[in-house]
Amino acid sequence: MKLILAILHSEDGNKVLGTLNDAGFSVTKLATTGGFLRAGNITLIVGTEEERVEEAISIFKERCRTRKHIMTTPISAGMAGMYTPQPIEVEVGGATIFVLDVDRFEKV
Ligand code: 2BA
Repeated sequence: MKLILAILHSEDGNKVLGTLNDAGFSVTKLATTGGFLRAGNITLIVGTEEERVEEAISIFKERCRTRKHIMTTPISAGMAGMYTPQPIEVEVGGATIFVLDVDRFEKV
């Protein structure tokens, strides 16, 4: 058995969740926050048989879009204590996916 942890944009969450459910995957959705942008994203937890991992990943590939975000970050202007905010563009997603081995799975 495998555990898929997938971090994706909040706007893609419901359609991915719906497609995974329609395909028979059990899914848990967590509201999470990205450490860099400090913006809300979602993390989906999917426990599944190893043979179905690629099918789940193909759903994330189909349903998650890449987006550009502009953030303002303080960049040092060279003098102690002086900072000038600088806009920078970062590309986010489609989905960041981790696949983990599951040692034991029980429902009691
Ligand atoms: P955030 O941490 O808010 O990162 C948003 C986007 O900012 C990232 O998109 C990446 O393009 C950029 N970014 C992140 N850290 C950076 C840094 N130190 N310097 C410059 N740019 C940086 P994605 O890579 O698509 O990641 C989207 C979200 O997935 C992340 O949101 C984070 O919540 C999660 N994530 C990505 N990689 C991860 C990892 N290795 N471990 C845990 N969570 C991860």
